Amino acid sequence: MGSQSDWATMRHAVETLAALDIGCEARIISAHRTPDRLVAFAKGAEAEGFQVIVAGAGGAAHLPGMTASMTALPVLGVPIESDSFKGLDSLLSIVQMPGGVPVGTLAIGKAGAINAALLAAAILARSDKALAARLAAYRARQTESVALTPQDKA
Ligand code: RP5
Repeated sequence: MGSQSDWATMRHAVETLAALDIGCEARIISAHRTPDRLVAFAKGAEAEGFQVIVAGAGGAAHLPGMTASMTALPVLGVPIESDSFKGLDSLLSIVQMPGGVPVGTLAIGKAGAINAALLAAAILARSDKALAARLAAYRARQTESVALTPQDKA
């Protein structure tokens, strides 16, 4: 993620990965404030053993796109909800990539962070049958948790 301030959103991705027993590492890497860290991470991520990168950033959110420009790994972008434009700036910064350098862009904020983790899980599950079973169980639990009728709040 681009900043400590993104953690409140991106922790939902980490929690979702943990619920699926998928190993992950959370790092703060700013495209603008720590560009050398970004280059070192993006160029070395595959050799380090990463398989999917989830990049959350807000405002002028260049982190996902610049990461994608330097790695062949799948990069999933999470637009952080900004104060100024409610994350629309983040979304447009991440989604509008030039043809040839893809970033899989998720929804703004918490839903995007959760779904980035689930999409990463779906990618990884193609070559990991045990994970595919855990992911199917996660989805089944989610389905079962939805009540048929609404309740008044207590
Ligand atoms: C982006 O700038 C970060 O991803 C963050 O969403 C935004 C604001 O960062 P802070 O000023 O809160 O550190 O690079």
